[in-house]
Amino acid sequence: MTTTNFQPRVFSGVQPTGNLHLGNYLGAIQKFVALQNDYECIYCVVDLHAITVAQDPLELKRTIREVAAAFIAAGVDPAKNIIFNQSQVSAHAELAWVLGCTARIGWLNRMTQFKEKAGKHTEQVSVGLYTYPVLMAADILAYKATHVPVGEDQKQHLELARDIAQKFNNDFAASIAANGHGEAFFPQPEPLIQGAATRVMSLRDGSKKMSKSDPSDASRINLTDDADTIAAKVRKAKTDPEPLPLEIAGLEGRPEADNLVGIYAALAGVPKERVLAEFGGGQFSGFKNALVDVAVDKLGPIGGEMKRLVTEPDAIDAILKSGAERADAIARPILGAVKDIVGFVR
Ligand code: AQP
Repeated sequence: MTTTNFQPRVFSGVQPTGNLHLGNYLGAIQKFVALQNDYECIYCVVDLHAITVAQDPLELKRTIREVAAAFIAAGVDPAKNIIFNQSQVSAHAELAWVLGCTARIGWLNRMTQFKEKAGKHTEQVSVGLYTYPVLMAADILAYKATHVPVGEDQKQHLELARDIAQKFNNDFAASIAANGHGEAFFPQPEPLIQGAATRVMSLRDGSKKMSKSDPSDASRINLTDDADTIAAKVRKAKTDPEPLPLEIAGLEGRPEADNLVGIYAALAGVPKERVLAEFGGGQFSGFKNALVDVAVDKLGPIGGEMKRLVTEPDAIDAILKSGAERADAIARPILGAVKDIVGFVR
């Protein structure tokens, strides 16, 4: 069973864990904007996910609003699309319980993000961090979403969501049919992982993902960085002593060069080949100046608008509340049908 029998619908989320960065923008938020013309889109500030690691409550409120502001500042229209925060729609947590009883422990044990985030402390981290991918499956399936724009790092979690959907459809096949839902209740959501920068790497270390939680602020370009800060970070970005290659094959084994070329390509909306045709053979200094220009051009207005929007928290809260009501209207009947299929009395 694929997504073909289901109404196309996009769902994606971003955690309000501070320091929204260029990777979040190129891997996810930029695509949210592009998809709104062709799909019904639901974009979620996933605050339940955020508390899988400790958060300061006052700071969490601020970052929830900041992520919503980033969506809007980047160009997501809150009237046309649904923008809300996850904790306002209880279907996410309720469905996560049911799907947690469908998923297998062996499946979760294979999740590399848990291993990376827990490190050596697997006994000390929260249960929520371990079951995070089940909640993510519930986020998507609560809306029967068919397409999920994410960065490369979320690919494994998406595959797990597909496995959970498939197992639920198989386990309850008879009840799904008996309740009038045909052969499959859930779609198999498809990841949308495309473009030149699906995995933006740290500016300080080309082997590490650009990340909100990296202790080095110089490792990432934050969406709220001003032009001077962006310029300083790009000029300090780690490179190697060779000139830029003329062809893509020459980026092999040069992660920092590959990363900067990918970032330029994604920001300018051109293929990496075009970037190398223009800058190949030259030194990094000239290329970095051009990268600063394209980054400031693209991110400057977004950061400026984010800063303006967060000065009006009541307006953001109203958008989140209305989005939550619209999201709930979609998710509630789906959750109700799940309860019937599983055999709960309601
Ligand atoms: N470096 C990245 N390159 C491309 N896409 C990325 N994403 C994250 N980092 C990169 C994508 O951004 C979306 C939202 O991510 P998230 O908020 O759910 O958290 P994350 O994936 O755990 O990202 P971070 O920024 O690295 O946070 P921390 O440091 O808290 O772990 C997702 O679609 C993600 O793929």
